Amino acid sequence: MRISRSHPRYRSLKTRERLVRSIEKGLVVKEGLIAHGRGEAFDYLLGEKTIPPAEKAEKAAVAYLLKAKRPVISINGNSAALASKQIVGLGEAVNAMLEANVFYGDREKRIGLIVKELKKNGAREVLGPKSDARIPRLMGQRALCSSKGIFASDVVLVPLEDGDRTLCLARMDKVVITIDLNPLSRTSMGADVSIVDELTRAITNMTKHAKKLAGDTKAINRTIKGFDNKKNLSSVLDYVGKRLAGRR
Ligand code: PTJ
Repeated sequence: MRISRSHPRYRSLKTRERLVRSIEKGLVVKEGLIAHGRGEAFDYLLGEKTIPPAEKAEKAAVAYLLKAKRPVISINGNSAALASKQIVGLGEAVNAMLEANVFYGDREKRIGLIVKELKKNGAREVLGPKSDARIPRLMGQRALCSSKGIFASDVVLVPLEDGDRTLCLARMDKVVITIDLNPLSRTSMGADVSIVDELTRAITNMTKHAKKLAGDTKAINRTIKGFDNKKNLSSVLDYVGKRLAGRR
C-alpha cells in the first residue's frame, strides 16, 4: 500500500507496514503485532511524545550504562525491526555489547535474522547465536543467553521485554533497564529503571544523553543518586491520569 506523507497517521502507518514486512522476513513474529498494538494504545495516553518522567528515566538509564563494567543491550524481533540503527548507535555511545534474544519461534533462525539486521545497520559483534548459559529460574528458550553477554552483565537494557524474564534478571542482581510503553506491566514494575516511552524515541534520547554524560563521572553519579524509579513511575501515572481527566 502507498501511504501518503500527508496522512495524519503517516508515521504510525509506516511503522505498521515495517512490522508486517518484518513478519514476512521472519524477523518479527505475529505476536509482535499484538505487542505493538498494545504499545500504540499506551502511546496515545502519553500524547505520542516523550513525557518529562520518561526523559528523566532515559538519562538515569544512560548514567547506569556508562558506569557499568559489563553493559549489555538485549534485542528481540520487534526491537530489531523498529530500531536496529538507533540501537547500534546507543551501543557505541555507551560501549555496550549487543545480544540477540527471542521469546517466540525457531530460536536459531530468528536470532540469525536479528544478528543480520543489526550487522546491516553497522553492528560489529552481536552475541546470541552461541548461547552457553541460562538465566536461573526461567523456563524454556527465553532463558538461554551468552555467558559473555547477558549472563555476565552488571547492567542490562531489555526493551519490550516479558515480565518473567525481567524479574529473573533483576533477581540475578543486575541493574535492569526496560523500555515499555505500559507503565503497569510487570516489566515496568519490576525494573530498576523503567522507561515509559516509545522505543525509537527512547533510544534516540538515550544516545543524546550518552554523548553529554560520557566521561563526566560526577554528573553520572549525581544522575544515578537523584533517580527514584518508584517515584518516577508514579509521575508517569499522574501524567496519564491528568491527561485522561482533561487537565493536561
Ligand atoms: O521477538 P520475540 O520473540 O522476543 O518477541 C517480542 C515480543 C515483543 C512479541 C515479546 O517480547 C512480547 O510478547 O512482549 P509483550 O509481553 O507483549 O510485551 C511487550 C511490551 O512492549 C508491551 O507492554 C507493549 O506495551 C510494549 N511495546 C510495544 N511496542 C512498543 C512498546 N514499548 C515501547 N515502544 C514500542 N514500540
